[in-house]
Amino acid sequence: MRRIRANAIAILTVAWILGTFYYLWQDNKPQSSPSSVTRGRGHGGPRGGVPGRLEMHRDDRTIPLIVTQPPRTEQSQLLGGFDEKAYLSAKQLKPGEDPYREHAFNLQESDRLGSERSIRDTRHYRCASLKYDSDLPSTSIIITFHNEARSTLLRTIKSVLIRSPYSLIQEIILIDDFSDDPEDCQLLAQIPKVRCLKNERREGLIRSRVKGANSATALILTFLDSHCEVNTDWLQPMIQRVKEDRTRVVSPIIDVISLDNFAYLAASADLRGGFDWSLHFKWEQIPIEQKMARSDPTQAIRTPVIAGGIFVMDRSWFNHLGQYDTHMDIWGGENFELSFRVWMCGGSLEILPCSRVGHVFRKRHPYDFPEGNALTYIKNTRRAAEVWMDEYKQYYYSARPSAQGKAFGSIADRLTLRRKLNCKPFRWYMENVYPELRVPEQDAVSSVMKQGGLCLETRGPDLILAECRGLGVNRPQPQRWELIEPHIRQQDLCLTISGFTAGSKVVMESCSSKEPRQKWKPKGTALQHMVGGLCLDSQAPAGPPIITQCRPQLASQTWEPQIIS
Ligand code: LR7
Ligand code: MN
Repeated sequence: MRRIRANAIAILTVAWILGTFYYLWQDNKPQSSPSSVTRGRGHGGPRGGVPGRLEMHRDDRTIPLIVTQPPRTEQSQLLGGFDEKAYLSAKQLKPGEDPYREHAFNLQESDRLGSERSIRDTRHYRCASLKYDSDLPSTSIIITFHNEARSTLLRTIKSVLIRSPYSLIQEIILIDDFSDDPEDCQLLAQIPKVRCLKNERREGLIRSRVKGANSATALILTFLDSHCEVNTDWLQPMIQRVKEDRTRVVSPIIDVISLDNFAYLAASADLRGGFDWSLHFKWEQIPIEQKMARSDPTQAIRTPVIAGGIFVMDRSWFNHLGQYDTHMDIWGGENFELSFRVWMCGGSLEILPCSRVGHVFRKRHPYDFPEGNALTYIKNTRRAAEVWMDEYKQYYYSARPSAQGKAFGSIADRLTLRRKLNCKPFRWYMENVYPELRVPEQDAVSSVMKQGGLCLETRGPDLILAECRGLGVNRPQPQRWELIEPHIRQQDLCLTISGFTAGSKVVMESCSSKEPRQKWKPKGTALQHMVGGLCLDSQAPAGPPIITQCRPQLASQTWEPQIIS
């Protein structure tokens, strides 16, 4: 009896030690796959066909292949009476037809894949052990489409049904935006939980989504593009965040489905949404300070804007904030309008690394724009800029001069909405949400730095006082300086003190906004260094220029900037 007990204890001890080792090994395991890419192109602006850029990524550790699929019996019930084979085979690529022509992706590959497949779980391995509330609210999934391929559309829907807790899906609302074949949508309504709404004319994705949202019955809205594949446990993290705080608007990390071979590729987990002044969306690295502060890779990432197609939002918050600007047409710009509105009117935007959704990124629009692609994008972004960007809209117009004078309709309703919601100014957004977006430099004042008949000039890194040349026609021109506070510069070189003590020489060095030795401000006719408070002194006629105690009456500290246009 005693021997049996001793043996049992020994076995338990060994098992416990092995278990501990396995656990530690799991936590330190090197990455199981190096394939991580930054998402293809940004979207936004009429597309020039910028090719997708693939980039290897370092620390995006993922768990090995874990495929979430319910048992077969359950799966056949998921589709109810819907005849999947008939649906897909009714539309096949004809022999010799260009597989990219109709959808701007390889239709042949998509059809070949069938309606479902296993994909790699691309999340950080720590995501798998996170727990979510057992009483999460359910959601209405809203998918709008115009002439989507049947195989990609069906895969989007099936991936949702297969990889979400069934009870969290209240319904899947399809909005057929006036596609050529009404059966593309109608037949899918045979799948349990799927509903099909149809537009009587082409509306574009913005009005279509509003239509979907207005007919949704769940308290939470989930928007998806019509060519997605959701990944393991994609939904719970997003619903959890929104349940905790309804003012959060959350997106997954958007993985890349290759438009050529439909491979599912993990996207980098270090990106957020950004833009330039022409309102062109781009993925950008999380600022380094934020990255350093991230101790937990499962944490939400704050983002200045969302890509726009895939996000979860509380329905009452969506309605309270004014849904979308329904005077925007077809495609584009609505993601900026929504993003500015959410941030400026009291909400926030985040990307959740533990939620992953694949999307087929394309290089061109496969559909037509009734008013033309460029005009539509300008109309939509102009509306966003005019309503939300205050005085900063001038930078949008400088970056997109062709937008000036183009029609954009009335924005009175949206301005009333902004007032009613008591939203913050765009300046607040710039200072608190997107300080990394640089404001274009103001036109610099270009001037000669004159002292009596002498001018401050550079000779390599050194400074001298030379006789002012020219200032007349056909004479060699004197050197010009740009005075952009706090810098005094010539091209990339800035006036720099070599030390902070009186008597330190002044030289030219590469400009840097962080360099304290380059900061100056005018003090009467003198130029004072901002850190030590000493003044630029030419020591004329002996030279070289140094900094010394300010004595503004001294001729050697008197500078007369003479502006030349
Ligand atoms: O007239 C139209 N009617 C529609 O219903 C035009 C389009 N659509 C549908 C279309 O079928 C698709 O389901 O709208 C959806 C989006 O159109 P896409 O897939 O042609 O565009 P996209 O993937 O480039 O779109 C991104 O930017 C758009 C700007 O208006 C929208 O916000 C899209 O939802 C958005 N997609 C994503 O954010 C997915 C990730 C891509 C990125 C970055
Ligand atoms: Mn898309």
